[in-house]
Amino acid sequence: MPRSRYARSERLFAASSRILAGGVNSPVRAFKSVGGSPIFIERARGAQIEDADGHKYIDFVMSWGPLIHGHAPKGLLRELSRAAARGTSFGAPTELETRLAQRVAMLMPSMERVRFVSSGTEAAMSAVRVARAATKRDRIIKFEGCYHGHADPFLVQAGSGAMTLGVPTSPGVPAAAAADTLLARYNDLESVAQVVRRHRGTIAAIVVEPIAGNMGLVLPNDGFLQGLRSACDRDGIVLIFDEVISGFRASTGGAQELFGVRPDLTVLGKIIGGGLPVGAYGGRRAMMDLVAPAGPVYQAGTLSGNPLAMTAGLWSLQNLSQRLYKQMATLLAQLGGGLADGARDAGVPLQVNAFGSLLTPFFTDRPVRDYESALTADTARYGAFHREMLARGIYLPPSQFEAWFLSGAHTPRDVERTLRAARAAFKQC
Ligand code: KE4
Repeated sequence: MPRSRYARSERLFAASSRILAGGVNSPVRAFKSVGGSPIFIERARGAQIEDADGHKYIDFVMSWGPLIHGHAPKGLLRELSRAAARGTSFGAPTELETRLAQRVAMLMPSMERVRFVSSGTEAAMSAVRVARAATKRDRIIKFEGCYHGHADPFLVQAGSGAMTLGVPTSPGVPAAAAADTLLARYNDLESVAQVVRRHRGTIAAIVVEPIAGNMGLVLPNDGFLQGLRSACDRDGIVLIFDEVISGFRASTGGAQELFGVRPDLTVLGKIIGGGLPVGAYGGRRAMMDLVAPAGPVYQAGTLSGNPLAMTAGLWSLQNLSQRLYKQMATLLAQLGGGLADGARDAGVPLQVNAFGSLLTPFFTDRPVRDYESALTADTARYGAFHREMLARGIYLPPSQFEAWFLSGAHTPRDVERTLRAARAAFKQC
């Protein structure tokens, strides 16, 4: 029996499966929807990762979005080691939190007050709590295929790993919690209007990914976000933009700057922690002043505002630039165009959604504009493509319903190599 190319990762997965639930600490990492055993990562630098068997890959997962400057940038490591030498956590205020909040608010002026937490999930669930307190209403509207973390209110027709594993509505979520979560279709303002009409006066918030990344990448139609703003204004509903992915990914001001729509509350994560555990929510001062200890809405966290995460987030935001966005957009256009050409030449139906530094190739012949059209993608074909690309040194998200992430560390040579591998992989899948 020839030794597997991934023998050590397979051994490590066998060991992890004896102690970790499902062998991983987040479901999408288990490779369930693409087949094969998950590869275990040993180290990474720039756009390259190396697995437990010594294979090197060009990485398009990039830790699912935080690493806009690539893995382990020298400047970030320098700042982090200095911060760590001063202590890793105090459970007390530090100036770092103020400085990062000030930078976030400068880049996203809608965030007049900010609260840091330790994950996007925590940030999203806290934002909903504030909206419910502010409006004294219980219901929320979310969109099919959008993902806002794994708190109960959001695990109804959720995207990301929930969609990947085919459990968009999770067991364990009480019926009462799910009942307060109303569903609408992304890019369909009429579906929103219908839900608002039916539940008028009882809806606290509309929560949306302004650029959806968790059914694969799906962009807002012209007028969609503006339509949500108007619907919220008409009915006293809080508009929450979940910018955990889109924040700072396509512009320094996020989707709210790009599309010129001001949410009442914003949810952030990923890039503002530079790869360390972080989340943040914030918005109108009057609303955020409801949050303890300023107001009665309770939310807390042992590691909220952790100095290492704040240091990494500050370094990441301080190093954003128009040159970086331009560089990533140029590479993205080459990558997206090359994938489309390669698939066409191989007779493989492919729809490439691309924006800023995000991309998803959908294995379908239908344009993908929402959850229903995303579901037409051939996930088995994506799985075969994933395996072929992995064998050629390209590490892609192990799910058709995720986005590929570019960074400032990706080079034109990385894109050329990726497209060469894709041309060969398309012929095999
Ligand atoms: P975290 O709790 O995973 O930090 O953030 C939850 C979250 C909230 N909002 C959006 C728009 C998100 O994309 C996420 C998390 N993103 C997924 C990837 N699509 C995380 C990957 C994983 O679950 O392992």
